[in-house]
Amino acid sequence: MSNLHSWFPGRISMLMVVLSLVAAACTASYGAQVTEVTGVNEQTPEGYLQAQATPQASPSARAGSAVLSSEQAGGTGQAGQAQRESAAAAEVTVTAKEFQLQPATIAIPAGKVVRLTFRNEGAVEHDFEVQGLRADEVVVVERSANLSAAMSANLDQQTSAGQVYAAAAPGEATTIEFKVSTSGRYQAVCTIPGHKEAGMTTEVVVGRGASQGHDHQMHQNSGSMPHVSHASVVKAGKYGLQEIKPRIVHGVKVFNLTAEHVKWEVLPGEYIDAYAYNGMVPGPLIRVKEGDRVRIHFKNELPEPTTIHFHGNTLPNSMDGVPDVTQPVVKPGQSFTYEFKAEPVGTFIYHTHHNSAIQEPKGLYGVLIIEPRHQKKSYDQEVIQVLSEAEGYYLINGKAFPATTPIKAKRGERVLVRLINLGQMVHPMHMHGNPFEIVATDGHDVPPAARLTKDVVTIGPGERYDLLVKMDNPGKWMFHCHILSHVQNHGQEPGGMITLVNVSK
Ligand SMILES: [Cu+2]
Repeated sequence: MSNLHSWFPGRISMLMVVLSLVAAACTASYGAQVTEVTGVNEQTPEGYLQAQATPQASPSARAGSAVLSSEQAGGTGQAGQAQRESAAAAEVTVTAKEFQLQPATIAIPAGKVVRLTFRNEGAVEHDFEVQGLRADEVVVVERSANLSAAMSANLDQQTSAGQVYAAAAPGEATTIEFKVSTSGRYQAVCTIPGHKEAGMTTEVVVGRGASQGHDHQMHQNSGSMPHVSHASVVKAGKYGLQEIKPRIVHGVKVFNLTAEHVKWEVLPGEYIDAYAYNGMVPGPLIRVKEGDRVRIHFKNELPEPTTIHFHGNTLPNSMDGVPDVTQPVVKPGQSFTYEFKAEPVGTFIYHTHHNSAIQEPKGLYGVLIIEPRHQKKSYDQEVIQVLSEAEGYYLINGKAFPATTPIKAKRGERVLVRLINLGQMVHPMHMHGNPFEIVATDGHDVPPAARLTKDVVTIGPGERYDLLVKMDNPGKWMFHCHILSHVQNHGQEPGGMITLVNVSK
């Protein structure tokens, strides 16, 4: 029986390889398909036998590729070669838990065999899909033993289609080998519904720019704190949104913003791998008066290009910060100067507009407040609450509860809460004890007759609500997100998006 077993699949797979190579050759002879199936190359530097069938190639070519893979990995025929390749392969480890993927940036060399181990240290099943990244082929070298049937089928389907993908049951690992030839930047996620939104995303850099981080990554263990060699450490003692004072040059208010790579402390001893303006998350508060001439000297000290978009205030099109539309991208080491007249009055934001899905959640955002030049203030105290999510943490002003800063007010005080969502999720924010009136939306006043009094306001990405809270009810209250998984740190309540509101008698 065992003889039959070892003989039978081997012969069939060899037959299928031959058939698929014939199929590939046949397909290649039809003009339209030539670019899709580039043929068979047995002489790559590593001797890595590749049938370079893209996902669009004929099903038989794909099947052949998958069978070829299992032979290389599985010890029939080319086991010795597979072992030699493994010895030379670049090793990468990705760790999953609820709800994060580590490290925050994964460097993958191009044109080299990569052995990627996906380790699930969480309590539920997770997977790892590098979105849009196809390899010549993906070999499952070691397979998580207790995958659910659905996840197991998904692993087979995805890898045989050349998708860089792995899945693992809790406490287990899956190892894949693959080789990708083109440089690029990708987002990797856990595809289980809700997990990406909860923070299970990471960045994958292939090729150029990857080699620098690669050596470091090979020596890195999979601890919860990502170590980034060139990022400075910013302690919890330092808060985001610090107001920066301008230099006045010929009547123009001049601010300096520098984007840099830091480790930002969100809870005592817990860091995210952040991109930050002036070393803080959120970036500095820029506060100006209506009609001011504002100039912002921006310097990019990130390892990648970026731009700044000022969001909501009126400005000339050339200052809108959209790369290749209104300006060239600002490359690492380069600078760009933004200038506009501050108008209208209101709560505005600024943020990256390049590789935004990666850069903005890393912390490239800040707040711009344009105040009236004369009008008397209708509140006693102003508080800014910037919501965001990063690496599974739910943050207010760059910190997770209990590291968030409490609001302190005297009984009867009118507090203006500038609520700002710079995350990628919707958050229904609830105020205990004292209801609020929505006095402005997205930087525009709400006419008094149209103002709603509420205790929950749901705010989407990019939105701003100015809430006027009359603190008539003394006590220790909470202002928090009402999606209750957002008031947790690592699945433990309380945490995340909570600010204490302390109203004295
Ligand atoms: Cu929320």
